Amino acid sequence: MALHPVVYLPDSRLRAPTQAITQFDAELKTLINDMYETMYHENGIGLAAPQIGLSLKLAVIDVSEKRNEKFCIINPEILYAEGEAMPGEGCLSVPGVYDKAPRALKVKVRAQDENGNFFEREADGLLAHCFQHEIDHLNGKLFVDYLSPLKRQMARKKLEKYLRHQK
Ligand code: GNR
Ligand code: NI
Repeated sequence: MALHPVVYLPDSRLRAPTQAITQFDAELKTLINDMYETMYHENGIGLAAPQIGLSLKLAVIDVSEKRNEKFCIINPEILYAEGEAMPGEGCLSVPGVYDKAPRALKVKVRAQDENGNFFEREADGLLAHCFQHEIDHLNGKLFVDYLSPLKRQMARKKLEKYLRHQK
């Protein structure tokens, strides 16, 4: 098991195109375990591969309160989305910033699990928002991209300040 450093905006690796996963081997399982470890260590409810600098279509999620419901999505796609919501969101790659993003209320996702088996999962609430947030990461998109230019500038300043105080 190993922790991976999380990369922060404006790191270009958050914007790079991601590649589909084709090998469902032991190496992939190690990477998935490392991503869970990193996500729990950082107190996130999700972590996408680009956030640890890897341009792969892979994300891990756990939206449970007890932090014991691991959920991995590989090569995911949204089959349909319905309804509109404006949940408050944060992102481990934009620490110190929390704001609203436009999301669907409900989504149905098709993805592969760690063994390569396809599955479909319908979700609403926090899991639906997290699916959309993580799939955005796999498309090089971050929740701050939805903010107005003014709010984005404020978010950028908050992030700079946060990172300055972290050192
Ligand atoms: O930890 C996280 N919290 C969160 C809250 C609302 C909507 C989405 C998220 S995901 C985020 C972790 C993260 O950056 N995942 O990519
Ligand atoms: Ni994120």
